[in-house]
Amino acid sequence: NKHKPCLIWFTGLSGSGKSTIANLLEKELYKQGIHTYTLDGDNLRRGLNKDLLFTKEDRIENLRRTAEVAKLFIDAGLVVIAAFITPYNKIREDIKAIVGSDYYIEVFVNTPLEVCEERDVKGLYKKARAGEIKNFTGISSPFETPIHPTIEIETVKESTEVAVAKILAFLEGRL
Ligand code: GGZ
Repeated sequence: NKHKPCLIWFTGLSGSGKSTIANLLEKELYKQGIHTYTLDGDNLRRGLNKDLLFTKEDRIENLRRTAEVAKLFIDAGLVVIAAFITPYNKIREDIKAIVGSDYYIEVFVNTPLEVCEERDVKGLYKKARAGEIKNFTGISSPFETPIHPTIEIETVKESTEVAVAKILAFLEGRL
């Protein structure tokens, strides 16, 4: 059955392309009649998590709550997509434990820091370099390379379409 619920969790630097890939994935799943919900900084950090900033503790709490929400949506039968930097291996393990390892699919959007900084779509890296944003991931806050991602995407080498095709192929193989 194509509707087996799961959590597809994207991890990667700011500007790595997580949201772009997640959004196209959602569109493709929708075309297949699969009911999804996407969790990201825009809908979580503006609402449920608006009390949280970017210290290590706050990031961990942001991600823990998000994983708990994802678990509820999985219970409701959805394919959940989440796109968060998720900079620490420990919290990635915790997320997997919260939703259950059978449901957890980790997608590492591996775009080098130099490339994210060069693209600087929102001008955040420039501000971080200037010290206008504190604790900025990759500049003044760590990003631990994921150890066991289910799928790795190298946006420098693969298009968004190819990345999405890879994820869809994995999902089909999992049924
Ligand atoms: C990293 C920050 C920061 C700091 C604001 N560090 O590219 P964006 O803008 O749209 O995505 C980034 C988003 C990261 O939030 P997450 O909830 O994904 O982070 S975490 O998983 O670590 O909890 C960026 C913006 O918020 N942003 N300040 N200091 N990104």
